[in-house]
Amino acid sequence: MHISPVLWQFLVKWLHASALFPAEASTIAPYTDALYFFLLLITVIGLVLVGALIFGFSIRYRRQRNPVATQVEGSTLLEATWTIIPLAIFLVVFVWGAVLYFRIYNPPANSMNIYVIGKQWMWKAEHPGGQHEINSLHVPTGRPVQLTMISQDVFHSFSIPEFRVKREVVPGRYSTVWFNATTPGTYHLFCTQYCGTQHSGMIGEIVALTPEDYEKWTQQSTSGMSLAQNGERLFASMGCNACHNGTAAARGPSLAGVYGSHLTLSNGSQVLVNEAYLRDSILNPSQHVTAGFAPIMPTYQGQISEDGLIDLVEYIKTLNSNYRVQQTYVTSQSNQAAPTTPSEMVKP
Ligand code: HEC
Ligand SMILES: [Cu+2]
Repeated sequence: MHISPVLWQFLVKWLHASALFPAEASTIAPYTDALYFFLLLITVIGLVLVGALIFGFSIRYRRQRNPVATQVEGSTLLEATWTIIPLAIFLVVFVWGAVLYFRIYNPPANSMNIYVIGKQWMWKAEHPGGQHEINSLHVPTGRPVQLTMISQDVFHSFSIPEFRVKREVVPGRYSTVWFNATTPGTYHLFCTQYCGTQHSGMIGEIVALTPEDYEKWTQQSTSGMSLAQNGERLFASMGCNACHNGTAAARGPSLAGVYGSHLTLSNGSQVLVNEAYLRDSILNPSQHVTAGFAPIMPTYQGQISEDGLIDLVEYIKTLNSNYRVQQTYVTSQSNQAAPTTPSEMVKP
């Protein structure tokens, strides 16, 4: 469907000004709205059509004019018409919706990644540079941003109405959502899944900044340690490098370059190593044993918080040579009690 851009602007601006409709602040928003307005339009047409027919027929076939009822036989042509036309319209909606769905749920390859942890009752965001924020999320405009999200307790749902995005945030597995913010500004963040008494307070703000302002913000809010650096410390303090030290004699496989590769498992199947797979292989190592290795890795279920797992995943992602792994090993040897910040450990 093609609407004149001027008319479109007018419609959306007017709806927004009348407080009926959130502003369009992401690249996907006009596309979702087009589908929404199309649905609205065919609904209104259907309503008017059926309403007018009821009204017209009740006058035309009223009792005074038709004192004796007439038997009406079916009409195949008529029935075929009112089946085929709506079917065609619904198929248009289906295909349109499916195309849009794939677009919304497949992040572009060049998107930057930010982690989001939901818990009763707050949102926590972790930027790759180590910036942490609570109930707020700073993002740059003009580039795709992917959120990798997980819940620490119950089901939550992450929704930014102005960006027209929403995704379930589930315990135990990563879900993702992406957007490309177009207009700098502050937008609402809602939890849209009833998650307990203070669900309605599980809100926050999305601050979309120009790339320059975002750069400034990341520099001002840095904690000094990137997620990968936190992960490196945790890797040493949890003793992971007792087995994953990148040497030929190591009991565990080298983790260098494992991210993004295809691993062959002992049952012969192949898996793509992404964030979710890394997280899962730390928590459930016996579920997918790498070919050529014994299932000796202990489970770390309940011993590492979601924050800590994100740090470890980010650390493993940065490993592109065994030299890096061995450096971690050497550092942890010379620095026996590697300090761990409380937030990386599971709270009792
Ligand atoms: C007792 C030795 C041992 C320890 C300790 C250990 N691992 Fe492993 N790990 C293994 C072995 C053996 C495998 C391969 C077999 C399997 O998949 O279970 C493995 C597999 C993995 C994999 C899957 C990727 C691949 O290449 O197979 C990841 C990721 C991983 N370990 C991360 C960790 C992290 C993070 C820690 C610390 C929290 C850790 N491991 C601690 C032995 C260990
Ligand atoms: Cu919630």
